[in-house]
Amino acid sequence: MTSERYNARDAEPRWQRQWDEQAIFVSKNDDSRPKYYVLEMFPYPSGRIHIGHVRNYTLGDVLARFMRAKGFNVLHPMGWDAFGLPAENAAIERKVAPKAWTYDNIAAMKKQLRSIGLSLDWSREFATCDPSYYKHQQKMFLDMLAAGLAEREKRKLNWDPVDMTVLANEQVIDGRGWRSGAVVEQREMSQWVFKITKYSQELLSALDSLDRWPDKVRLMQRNWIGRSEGLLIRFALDQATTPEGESELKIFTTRPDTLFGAKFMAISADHPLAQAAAAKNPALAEFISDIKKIGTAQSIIDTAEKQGFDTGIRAVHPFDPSWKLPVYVANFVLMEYGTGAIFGCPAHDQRDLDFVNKYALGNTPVVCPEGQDPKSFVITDTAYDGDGRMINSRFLDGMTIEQAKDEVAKRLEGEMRGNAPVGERQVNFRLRDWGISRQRYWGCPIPVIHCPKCDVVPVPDDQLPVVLPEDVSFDKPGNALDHHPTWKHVTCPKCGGKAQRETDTMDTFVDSSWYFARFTDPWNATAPTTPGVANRMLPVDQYIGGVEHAILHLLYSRFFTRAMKATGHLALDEPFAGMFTQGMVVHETYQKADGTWVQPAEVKIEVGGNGRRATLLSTGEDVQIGPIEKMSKSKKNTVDPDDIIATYGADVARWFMLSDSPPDRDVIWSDERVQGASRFVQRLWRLVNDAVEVSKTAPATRPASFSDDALLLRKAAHGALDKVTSGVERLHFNVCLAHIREFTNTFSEVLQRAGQPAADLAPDLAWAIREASQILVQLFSPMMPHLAEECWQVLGEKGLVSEANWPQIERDLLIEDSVTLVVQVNGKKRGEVTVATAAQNPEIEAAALALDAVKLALDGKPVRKVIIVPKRIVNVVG
Ligand code: ANZ
Ligand code: ZN
Repeated sequence: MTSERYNARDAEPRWQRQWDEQAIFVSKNDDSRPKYYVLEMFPYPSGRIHIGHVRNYTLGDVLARFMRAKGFNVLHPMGWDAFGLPAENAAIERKVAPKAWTYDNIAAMKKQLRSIGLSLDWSREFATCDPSYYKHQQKMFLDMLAAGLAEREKRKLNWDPVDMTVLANEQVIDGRGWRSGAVVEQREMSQWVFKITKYSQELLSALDSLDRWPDKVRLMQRNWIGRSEGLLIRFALDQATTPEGESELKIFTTRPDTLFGAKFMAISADHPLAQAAAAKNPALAEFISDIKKIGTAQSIIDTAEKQGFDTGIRAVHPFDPSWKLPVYVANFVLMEYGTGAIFGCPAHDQRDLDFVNKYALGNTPVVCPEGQDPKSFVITDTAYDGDGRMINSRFLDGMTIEQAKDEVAKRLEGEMRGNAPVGERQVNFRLRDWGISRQRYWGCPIPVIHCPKCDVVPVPDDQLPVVLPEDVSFDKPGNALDHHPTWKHVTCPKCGGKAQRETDTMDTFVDSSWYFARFTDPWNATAPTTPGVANRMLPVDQYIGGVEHAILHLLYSRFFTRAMKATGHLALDEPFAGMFTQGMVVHETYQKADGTWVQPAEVKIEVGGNGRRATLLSTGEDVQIGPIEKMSKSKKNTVDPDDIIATYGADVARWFMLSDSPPDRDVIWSDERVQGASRFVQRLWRLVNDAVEVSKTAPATRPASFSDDALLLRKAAHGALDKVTSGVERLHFNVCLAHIREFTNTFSEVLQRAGQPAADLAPDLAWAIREASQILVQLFSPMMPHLAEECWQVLGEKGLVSEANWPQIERDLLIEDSVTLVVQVNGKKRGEVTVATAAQNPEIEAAALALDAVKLALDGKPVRKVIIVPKRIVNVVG
């Protein structure tokens, strides 16, 4: 028996070195085995791995190690999402170059990742800020430009009038520039966009095929794409009230059924009609400039108080020439959606109701809920958007909403004004084209040149990559690329005249929209992908990441994959066959009396009669225990993976992360539970060592029969093997761990009963103990790979457990001890019998004939024949 404790600090680095030296996690593209691609969202090199990363990568690692043992050619790569604003902020605050800062962080984090013992193929590593990566991104941008998938478009940007620079959304704090404090304005500028809207319908429809994605993620994507079916209606404008040159107002509505409840029209501040009206109305012009100040973010608009200004213009109701509706400029109508204009039906739309209640325009309900008396149905503060029948709506009265929508559409489609119909059915999407221009230095340069003569000229292929200059200064606010003295001045590739480089760089979401494809052949120096390889290795079979990326990153990647297909770099549509969103790691918060936060490591927790009490370790003063929240630096409720690994080892951290809750739920960090995991590691170590000791005499060949205890152990081992196998495939890791614990308990009991010196142990039991130890070690090897290697060695196995094949399940051992058969008399069910699985036919027959129901049905007649369908039916023929 070993008295030695398992020493993770010694064992873990040793096994990590072995794995490295033997390059066992390097996957070859010409491997003939079936492929399995596991990918966790790659990290931003902020400088340190946080505990959320540990969870994310452990989940992926268990799956990768398991699939490798199952015989797959597993691709499990890692890289760095390395462009972005924090590197520039570091440059400003600490005077370090963004590049140096980024690569230093990568080096530090890589070391940390290695200490977790992940089965990663580091031979494919890259950072998105490597010119050898972004070169291909620039090439794909140009391909997309040629294919009409990238375009220039006028967009509104945050403009800091003091710093004279564009600001990213996160640089606008409470409507002011982060450095100057000036009130930020919205400015229109030409921006590069990717035409994701060309794929709106396809991106929506294909969600149905992603059956290994969480429903909630698919729903979030559906809502983001936001498909609406409705009607485009051209309202005539009352000429006497309308500025010259304007004659109609086009609106988009999803509720044409409510037309007879209309009380007003509203247009966006950016609508041409608003501009035309404001030209002659200074008060309106002022109102427009006021409401534009709040910006265009949907969240701001949704929460801002509804405001409007009557332009004096009147629109004519499409079904009644004598019915005039006032046209307002309103702050809740967006220029970017539909036509930038609406008709308002306050009884059935909350925003419209808030609006009329403020401006005293009244409301008329036109949909009455079933069972409600139309005469008494009134709307005051809450709009009714439910089902019902049409009322107060002339020829629509009595119809359902659907019937009324259809009737209005039919009538207006059939009515011509000028040479176009008044109404037209239309499908609208909320999804906007993807604006990718960023006025930042630390990003992938957009490879075009602006020439005064030739306009936009693509950078020729042989001049790619357009490399970021390193001699940049961050003394001035704004884009350091733009301030660089020479970089942007070039000659035009077309006419040879003086021209300027584009100084905008790409949104970092572009970098992460195709990295998974690059991993399939990161060595290709001439093209983004090697299509033959990429098409074989993709899609990613299991992608794992945080739900915070459920919308944009996944949607952009789905679009980009299609764009790569359109430009010949790939031949598939969907990049991620399976998607898993993991929960967060959360922890209690601790606060001193003065309100400052303290770290868990500084706190002592005592459990007493009055519950849990916390005191500060250093001074003994009371600390208040606050709510459990996502780990964050600001609340100091973080634990440092380095500390945990140094104290307990990576295997303990991994086991804890996997054991405490289902992977898609939040896990509460608990020191006590971590210590529990640590004790379990020692227990497994002792168990395996003891088992080796007592099973020394085990025969090499499998005994013909097994005693009760040997059979019990074998059943526990194969039962656990079966459950863990199917559990890992479904990522039910916490359930797998529970099965391993249960098996461990049975194993310990059997071992205790066996308790005699090895020489006295029956050979069949020794053999079963030996088998059980092998299975046990393999079962926990994906979760605790270092301990598993150490145990594997103790077992005297050759090679690494990380390279061993997954054990074969003996299905016979899974069979329950008894079976239940249906008993029929002349083909009619009369009852059931339960017999031992091993029972022979005469025994089953006797049990069936002994049933009262069978005797009754036979009614004294002799039994002519008994037919037994094994494990299912006994048919008595009388
Ligand atoms: C009249 C109406 C009556 C409406 C009613 C709703 C309820 P979804 O489903 O998101 O497509 N709308 C249209 N364009 C808009 C814009 N640019 N800014 C703000 N609101 C706009 O929403 C479509 C509905 O949103 C449209 O249907 C329109 O209001 C409004 F009882 O028309 B509705
Ligand atoms: Zn030119």
